[in-house]
Amino acid sequence: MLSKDFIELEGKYGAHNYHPLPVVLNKGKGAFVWDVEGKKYFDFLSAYSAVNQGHCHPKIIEALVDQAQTLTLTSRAFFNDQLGPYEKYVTEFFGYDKVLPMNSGAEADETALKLARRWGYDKKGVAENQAKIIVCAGNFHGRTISIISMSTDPDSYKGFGPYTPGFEVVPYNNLSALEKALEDKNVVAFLVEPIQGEAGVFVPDDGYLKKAYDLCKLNNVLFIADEVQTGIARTGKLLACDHENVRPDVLILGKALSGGVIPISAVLADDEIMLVIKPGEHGSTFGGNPLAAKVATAALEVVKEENLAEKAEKLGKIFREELKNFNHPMIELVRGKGLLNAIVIKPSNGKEAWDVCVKMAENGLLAKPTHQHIIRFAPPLIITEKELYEALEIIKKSINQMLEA
Ligand code: IF1
Repeated sequence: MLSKDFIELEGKYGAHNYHPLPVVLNKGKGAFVWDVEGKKYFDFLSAYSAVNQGHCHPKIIEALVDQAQTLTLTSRAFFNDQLGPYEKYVTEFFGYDKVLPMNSGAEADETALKLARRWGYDKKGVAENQAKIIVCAGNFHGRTISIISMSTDPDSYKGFGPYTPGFEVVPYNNLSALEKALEDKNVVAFLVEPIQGEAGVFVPDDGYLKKAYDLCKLNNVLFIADEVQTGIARTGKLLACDHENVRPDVLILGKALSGGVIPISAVLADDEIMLVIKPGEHGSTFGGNPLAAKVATAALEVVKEENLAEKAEKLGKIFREELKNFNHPMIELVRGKGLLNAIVIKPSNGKEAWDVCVKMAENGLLAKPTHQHIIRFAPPLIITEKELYEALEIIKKSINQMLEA
């Protein structure tokens, strides 16, 4: 079968909830993926920063295969011999008392919302059902009904009402708006992405996260960081919050927590917050399964052993420098941190971001626009410096070709 055959199958039998680039992949290794015709590509999306450790990392796959042949799922009706050791490892890795293991990033965000509300009622003394959570315009925290109820993107929320109440939106990167919103004594939490990925890799002003955190502490409000996309070394530090030495009260992880092998997410917090949820009040069938525990441990060991944060920091600087010095009229802006970067494309010669991505695919590099004029670049963090320069040549060549007849 050829690519077009697989595309037809998905069109006929699959929901049409995506508009993928016309590329059909059947193999991944390190920073590369291959399509069914055998063409090799640099993967500069990394499944939206889930494959930070590289496709099919041998250490993670070995952990997966070993555990898959032993015990995959017990449910939490019983204990198992993998979860406790993982919980110890991951809480020490990030410096928190406890972890609540879930599966998808959205489930972890929903868990954090429930934690914050319950903490508000039991610890802050907010009246029942009056809890408010502040979120930022341009946020992306997942696709569930409560999460899209916080969204300001019509593509996320339109036609899915009625919406969950209890959210207040403030502009991102705006401390005075946040300060004003925090005056409401029913506010229990501020949920924020340290860098807004989906919105177009918006990096807030230096000091924004720290000042936002301080304002939250001043008002006895939980600072919740959604590091599903920015965490696990992606921005050049273990967590994007580390750039400002901010320790979130509640930390949300997902995606690369498993190295892109299986869905694994987590919420971390200290006892004073985490223990407001009592037995039987929250959970999930697969949350904390032994397979996930083994895989996540291996995925985090790779982050440390291969110094992925330092690599992302170093290579990210090269990436942004090279594209800024390229000085091309179609590139309006280059921004990002570590290996989470984006360029804003100025439509020219009838071509826009989508056309650049199609051309880059032809030239052997996969990336996808987020919104109409922004292309996000997020390669696996294990990419070598030599490979990065090769990839930059493809990006530059593709953009130059946009201006050819
Ligand atoms: C899709 C976007 C990125 C996330 C943050 C929570 C979640 C995500 C900061 C939910 C998920 C994914 C979802 C995926 C594409 C991708 C995405 F374009 F949708 F917005 F990365 F920017 N917090 N982001 O980025 O995690 O439930 O997906 O495991 O929906 O197509 P999830």
